[in-house]
Amino acid sequence: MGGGKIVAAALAPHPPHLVYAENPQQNEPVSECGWENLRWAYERMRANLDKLDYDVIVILSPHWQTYVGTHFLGLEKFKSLSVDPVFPNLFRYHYDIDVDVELARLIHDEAAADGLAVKMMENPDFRVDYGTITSCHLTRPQWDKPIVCISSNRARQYYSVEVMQEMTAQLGRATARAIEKSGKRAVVLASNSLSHRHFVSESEVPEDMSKEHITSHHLYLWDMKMIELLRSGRTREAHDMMPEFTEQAASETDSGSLTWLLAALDYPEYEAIVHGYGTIIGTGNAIIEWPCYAQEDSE
Ligand code: 2X7
Ligand code: FE2
Repeated sequence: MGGGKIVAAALAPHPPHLVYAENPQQNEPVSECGWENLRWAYERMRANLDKLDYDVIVILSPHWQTYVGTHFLGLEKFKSLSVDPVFPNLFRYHYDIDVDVELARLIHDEAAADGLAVKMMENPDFRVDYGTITSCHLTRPQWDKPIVCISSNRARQYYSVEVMQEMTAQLGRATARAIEKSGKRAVVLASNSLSHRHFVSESEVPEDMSKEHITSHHLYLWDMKMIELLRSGRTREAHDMMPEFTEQAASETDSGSLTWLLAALDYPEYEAIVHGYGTIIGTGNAIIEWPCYAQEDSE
């Protein structure tokens, strides 16, 4: 085979508030509005991705946490109800997900051949995490593309942030090789917030935007530093800064998602499109697209 490629990639954070605020028919709670700056940012990204011809979405989610190796959804269909454990008042989502098991297995095998510990998840009762569902819903609400879903190996917690960096960068390179071998056209998503300090209580009306702001200026400065590196193509610097950023911004980059994505893209030097930045219950979230397709056109 061969000839597969990543046609676009994105930092696509997953706060369930964004799905709640959109009121899709799959989600039970009903909202009045909320977080429009981020929802409109997702809309702009969708408008770009909808113009592309692609086969599959490949995502690494911080909320599927595995301690022994990296796992991959390994059955063709998963259907159930996903309830956010922290925000059950906002997210009770009925999902029906198709998986590209062929590509999942290719990435699994490529990573295994490189010495990483990996496993296919073949339990039909397995509940898909809300991070995967939220990022995929906001990127492609039609749910008409199969996904490859990759767990977050908690190397950060078990070892250190540096070990997490090494392992997820290696996984990113394996992911890119497998996509190339598959012959498929993939959109790749890192599903994480940037600074990740939450408020400890929720306002009475969750979508009351008069209560929404970053938890501290210190975290805002870290978010802006990271966004500027990503936006301007200084992605190797972003990779090098990731351990310090993860610690100082209490960032959800501890999942390895963003490290994985940058490695899969082989550290792009072209400009990324920042569709938007905003806070959700105090956490920092950026929606950033890497338009790999535009690079192809300019080659
Ligand atoms: O999972 C999340 C998150 N990453 C950020 C904000 C709020 C809720 O859930
Ligand atoms: Fe999260």
